[in-house]
Amino acid sequence: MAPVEALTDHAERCARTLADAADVRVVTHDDADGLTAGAIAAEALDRAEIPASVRVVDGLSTDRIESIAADGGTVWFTDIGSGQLDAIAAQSDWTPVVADHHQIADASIDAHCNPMLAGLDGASDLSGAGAVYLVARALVGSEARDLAAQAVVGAVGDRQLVDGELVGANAAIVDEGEAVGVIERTTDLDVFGRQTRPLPQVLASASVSIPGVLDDPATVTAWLATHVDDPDQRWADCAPATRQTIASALFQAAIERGVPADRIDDLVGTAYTLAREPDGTALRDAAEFATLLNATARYDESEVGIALARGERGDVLDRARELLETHRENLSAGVDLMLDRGTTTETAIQWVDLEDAVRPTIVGIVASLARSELPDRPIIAFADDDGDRKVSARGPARLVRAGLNLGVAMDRAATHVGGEGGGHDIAAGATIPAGSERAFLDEVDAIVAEQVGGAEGGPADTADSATN
Ligand SMILES: [Mn+2]
Repeated sequence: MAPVEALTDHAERCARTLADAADVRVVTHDDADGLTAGAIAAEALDRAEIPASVRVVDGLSTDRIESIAADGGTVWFTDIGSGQLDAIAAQSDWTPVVADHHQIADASIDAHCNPMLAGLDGASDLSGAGAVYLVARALVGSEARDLAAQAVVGAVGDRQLVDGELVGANAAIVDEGEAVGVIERTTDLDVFGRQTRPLPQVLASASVSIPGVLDDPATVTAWLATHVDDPDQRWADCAPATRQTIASALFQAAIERGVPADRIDDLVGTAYTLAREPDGTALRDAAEFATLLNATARYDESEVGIALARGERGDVLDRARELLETHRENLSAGVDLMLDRGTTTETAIQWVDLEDAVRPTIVGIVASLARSELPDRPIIAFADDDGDRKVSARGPARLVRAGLNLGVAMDRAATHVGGEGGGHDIAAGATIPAGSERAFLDEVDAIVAEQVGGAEGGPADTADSATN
């Protein structure tokens, strides 16, 4: 519990400020962590009998902060705000409260709860929803404990897991959720879709590649048929003995096929189950719940996500499922389109322009999904984004081992053409002005060529077809 106690003072100061308010406007971020953060805030204020409203935003520009502050009163920023603390602190005649986990701008306000204020890591020790949960607990006491379930969904949705499990203050919140019976944690295969998806898709989601076994749903199906009677059942429906059979066979196959021991460990993770939700629904698995919430935000229906995270069901749940179904269809159509158009090959990269055929909010996932079909060079995909161009870059792991760093390449090349970019070595993105694509591509190509140049496993100079 120590990591949580380190933030007690901050959480209590936020709670006291909120308790003094006549009403509170909650402003939250539009992803799974932000939606659960906003839902926890709204529930806690409701239980404290403080009238509240919730607004979901994709970001906080200084203009937006000014206009929010101009309406006065108490505003609770959740999963957002720490990065804009300078602009928030600069406003007067209102009362801001911030519960967030992002990097803190060089400023301070009285009511601010952020893991980094206590020396904790905002990427792995506590999510935005977790920071809000701590304030909620300070506001309404043990009455807030069932909201630990939403905090866990937020942390999992924010990809805070370390080696497949939640750690630090996140783990302390899991303990509280277990104590009141809303969360169960079990050691399981580290896969996605345990509650709702058929086995082949579930196993194919493992981050470990076992050649000839875990390549794609088709090879998984063929492999499964030799081990279980019904390869199409859902993981959640499998008898414990069947799960055990599958897990043992997977480990065996991994060892036989020479998968390194540390990668074999990555087959195992922790499942976070929302114990009070119905069996076989996305609501029961923290990662699937988070995916459902993300789908509502990606299609501009965040209010559906907030309601779902607050416990509404019925029409709200139906709509969220529809949006997720649409999302899956859009992803598969996006991948088909990308493969259909084919990529244009440069020296070290390949690229494709999806124009307005793919939403800027999903082009990165489409590029990730298409990557296994286009393995020879990093993929750069463009999509229209409100007058600008959204860029997503995804690279093969073997090139990352050879020196590829797409985060650096996106940052430098975007800056070069007056845009902004960044991210990770294997997955990165940028937004650049329309018309600057050619200059941007030349720059990315030169940077990537230098990163991987000469290294074994660099791009082959003959492979120029993307569609086969
Ligand atoms: Mn977050």
